[in-house]
Amino acid sequence: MPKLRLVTIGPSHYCEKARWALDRAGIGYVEEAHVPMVHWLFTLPRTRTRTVPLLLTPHGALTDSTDILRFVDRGLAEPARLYPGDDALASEVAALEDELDELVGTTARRLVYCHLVHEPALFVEVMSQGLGRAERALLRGAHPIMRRALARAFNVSPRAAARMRGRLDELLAKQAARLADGRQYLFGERFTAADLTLVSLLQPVMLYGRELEGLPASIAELVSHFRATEVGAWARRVRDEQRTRRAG
Ligand SMILES: N[C@@H](CCC(=O)N[C@@H](CS)C(=O)NCC(=O)O)C(=O)O
Repeated sequence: MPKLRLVTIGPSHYCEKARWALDRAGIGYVEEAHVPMVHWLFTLPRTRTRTVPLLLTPHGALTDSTDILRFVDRGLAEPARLYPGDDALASEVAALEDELDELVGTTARRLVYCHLVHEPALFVEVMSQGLGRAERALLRGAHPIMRRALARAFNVSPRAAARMRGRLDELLAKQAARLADGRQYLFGERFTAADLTLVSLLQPVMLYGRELEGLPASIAELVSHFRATEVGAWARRVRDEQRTRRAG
């Protein structure tokens, strides 16, 4: 029986970052997925924090995806580590990871909410990921209220959508410049926490593995735009190659 519990919002890209790191290291865990806002019932009483991923370990709780990656890395040996043994390189990896968390993660999320709150069927489908029966039923009944609350929380509007899209294009152009010399990963030939972070945080605008056919037009257009960028193509390749690979 695994001792770790990963509290998530199923489709959250920060949660995917943590999940990928745990899977890659072959660490067993049980995932508890919740719908946004209901998840507070499962985080606040345990840790007085609001965000997921939250990893509950026998030695305490980790309340940030970066802390979860660091925890996972402690059990790995070189060269499988996400943070290289070389201190200078590890600091650069960590700095880029933080920058991606703060900029790419928040921008991609707000951009997608600008579209998703207007698409009830897709909203319910996406948010159902990993839910138990009770929350699935709650989501089916309460999604109009949830969509309204999320629209307010993320201040969604066509203007915000356009601004976030432009901002994400700029952020990705910066990473494309880094990859322009033909390197395999952001720091050369080695897969690091920065790669895992960027690929995970693009999930909302990439919808990896999903056919565009059948998606609402505005979302299909958004996803095909980002899939067509240099970083989008890179992210799909890296995910295909690395997402199921075990470290070490
Ligand atoms: N820096 C945090 C960010 C996590 C985060 O923003 N999670 C979102 C889900 S995508 C969340 O839980 N939001 C709920 C809230 O802020 O109440 C991390 O990397 O773990």
